[in-house]
Order: sequence, then structure tokens, then C-alpha cells
Amino acid sequence: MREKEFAILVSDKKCCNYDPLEELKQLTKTAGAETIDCLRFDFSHPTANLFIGIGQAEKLRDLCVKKNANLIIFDRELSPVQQRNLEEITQVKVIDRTQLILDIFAQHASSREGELQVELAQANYMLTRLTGKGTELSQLAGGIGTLGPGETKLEYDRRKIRKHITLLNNRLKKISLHRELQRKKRKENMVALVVLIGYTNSGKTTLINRIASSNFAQGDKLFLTLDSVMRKIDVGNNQKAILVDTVGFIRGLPHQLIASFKSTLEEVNYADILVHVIDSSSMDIEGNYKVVTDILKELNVSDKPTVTVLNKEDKLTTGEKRQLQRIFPEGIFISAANGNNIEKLKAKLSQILETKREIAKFSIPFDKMNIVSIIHEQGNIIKEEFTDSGIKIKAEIPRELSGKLAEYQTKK
Ligand SMILES: Nc1nc2c(ncn2[C@@H]2O[C@H](COP(=O)(O)OP(=O)(O)OP(=O)(O)O)[C@@H](O)[C@H]2O)c(=O)[nH]1
Ligand SMILES: [Mg+2]
Repeated sequence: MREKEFAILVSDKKCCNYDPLEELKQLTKTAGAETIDCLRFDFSHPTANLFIGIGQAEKLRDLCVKKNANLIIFDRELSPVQQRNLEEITQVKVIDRTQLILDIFAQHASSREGELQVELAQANYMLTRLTGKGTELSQLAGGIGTLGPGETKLEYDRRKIRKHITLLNNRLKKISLHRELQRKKRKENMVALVVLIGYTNSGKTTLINRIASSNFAQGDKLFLTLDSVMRKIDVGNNQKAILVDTVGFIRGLPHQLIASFKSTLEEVNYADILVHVIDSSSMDIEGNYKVVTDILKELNVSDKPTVTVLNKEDKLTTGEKRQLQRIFPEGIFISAANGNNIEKLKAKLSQILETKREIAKFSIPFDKMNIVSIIHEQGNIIKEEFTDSGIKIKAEIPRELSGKLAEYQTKK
């Protein structure tokens, strides 16, 4: 959204604890528009032409005039036909939830990769829109086998967008290769990967900032983080890990975005541990939880060791905590904002990583001091002794590293 927009929001009826209007208001605010009124309709029987009924569309038109609105935002994906018909009746620009989310992503993309991913999602969205228009235009063209003027232009537009999509995909592939190299290097160093995932605004960035003393942008906005940023951390007991912050999830996350952000989200595939950050002060904790676990299923990573974190515990009463603990018996209450229980979370991570470690003994010649440094860097030294032939070390180190250093291992 470029110039100031005054929006009327249209959503479905409230369902259980989830209030679609509240989330839509937040999305609208994040996109930079001002909500001036809201309407709730029953979305269970959408019509092909308008999505809502004609009477409801007229009500919407009257409200736009009365409130001087210049934008209508629908909390659903509209077909191009529905969108155009609604614009014709109301004489106001109409956008749907997908466009709104794409718009926010476009505004927040800061890295080259993020920008390309959003552009790709937008191009794919546009392509589906053109297909819709095509059906309509070919009807206008009438005659069997004849190409209407609109259609020829349409083919041209489609070809242009497809070409652009190929270009974007190629550029993204290059960045992805670089990412792959970094990943390989990390794997060689055998540092564990701990990935934060969760609903948008649950406090993932606040948590990474808290644990890693970093300074990434956090705030009461949706989709503030789009890039998978990472920091090295020590979870205690000299166990190092890389902590990764990722893009937040939301209901109805446009599939074009999931597809475009696949390479960023790939970190999730390589994670040793996932930390699912839940906003425990949200109105619909279980609904949000399900949205996240469903996307994880889609990404094929449901079987990863997962630590559930109930963040923003500072906002809860003792009674609310008790109730939540019943729903998430393994959940750890923390406050990323004030640092409460962060040590408990680190201890849990350390405990999981511990199962990937073992105690081993090595005898390392003096000309392999680099190996001694690796053991020091990643392990806990239990005993170290200088002998005539080299250095003898007893240490607790990652199993994988121990296997790699097998030729230097000794029994005593
Ligand atoms: N009261 C309270 N607020 C918190 C806590 N943790 C985070 N917040 C607030 O929640 C809001 C969202 O925090 P972020 O860390 O940006 O959330 P995120 O999950 O990274 O959000 P996206 O990147 O947009 O997906 C901010 O206003 C934080 O100050 C907490 O423990 N307690
Ligand atoms: Mg964030």
C-alpha cells in the first residue's frame, strides 16, 4: 500500500476462540493501512460472482460511502471475478487476505533473497490471476477458434511473467547454492542446529535476542522476520549450537509464499532440534499451535525432536498456567522479554544434545594441533596430558565428531 489507505475489513463470523477480525486488523495495521470499520458476514456459502450476497455487497458499498473508505480487505482469497465484481459495485479497491500478506512481506523483505522470494510469490500470484481473466476474456472473444485481442495480450503478459519467474528462480538458486555451502561447512564443524519456529508474533526474535544477546528487529508486528538469521550459542556445559530464527506462520499463509520461502525454511529440515515458540497469552493458543504443526507436516519435519515453549508467561495468571500445563505437559513456560526460565530452556536443549555426545579418549600427535583445538571447541575436556609422542585427551564430545576422529582414539 503506497498512499494512506482507509480500510473496511470484511471477515467471517467469530469461530470458537479465534477471532478472524482481530488478526485481520493486526495484518492491516502492519501493512500500513487504517481500519475504519469492520463487517462480519457468514462465509460458509460463498457465491461465484461476489463471494458474498448482493444485499451484503450493497451494504458494503453504503458503508464505504458513509465512512469515506478507499479500500476493502476480505479475509479470504477472492477469485479475480469476485474481486472485480465487488470493485464494480462498491467503486472501491478490493484486496484479499493473500494480497494483504504478500504486501506485508514485500514491505518487510530486507535481504536480497527475501526480496526475490517475495517477488516470486507475487509473480506466481499474478499468473493465477491472469488465468482467471483469460477464461473471462475468451468468452468475450466469442467465436470458436478465434483469438480475441484481449487474449493475445494476455498470452503476451503470461509469457512475460513466466520468463520473469524463471529469472527469479535462477537467481534464487544461486543464493541457495551459497547457503548449501555454508550448511556443509557447519556440518563439517558438527555444530548442532536449533531452529525456532512458531506463529507470527509469538516472540521468536525476542527469544534469539535474549539467548544470543543479539539485536535483531523484534516488535508487535506480524511477519517482522522474513530471513532465517542465526547466531552461535552456548547451551551450557560447553555445548555449542547454532540458533536460527525463521519466518512466522499464520492461518491461510498463501501457498505461493510457502513455495517461495522453501529455501529459507530449509533450515528447518536440517534442524537437530525444533523449538516451537507459542504465545501463551494469545486468544487461540491451540488453534495457532495446530496451524504451525500442520505447516511442519507439510514441510515433512514433524518427527524432529521438538521443545515446546510457552512464551509470554509474564502475562498469565497462576490459574491460566495450570490449565495450559495440562494441555502442553512438556511445555516450558518462559518469558523471552524478561528472561524468566531461559536457563531451564537451555538445560532442556543441553539434555537433548547430550544424547548425541559420548566420552572418548584420544592420542594426538603434536603436528595435529588443529584437532586438539576442535576437541576443545566442541567438547568438555575431562583430562589432558602431554606425553613424548603427543597429547592425550579424555573428553566428552559429539558422537559424530568422535566417529570422525576414530583414527586418533585409544582405549586407555
Ligand atoms: N509480555 C511479553 N511480550 C513478549 C515476550 N516475548 C515477546 N514479546 C513481545 O511480542 C511481540 C512480538 O515479538 P517478536 O519477537 O518480534 O515475535 P516474532 O515471533 O519474532 O514475530 P514475527 O517475526 O513477526 O513472526 C513484541 O512486541 C515483543 O516485545 C514475553 O515474554 N512477554
Ligand atoms: Mg521475528
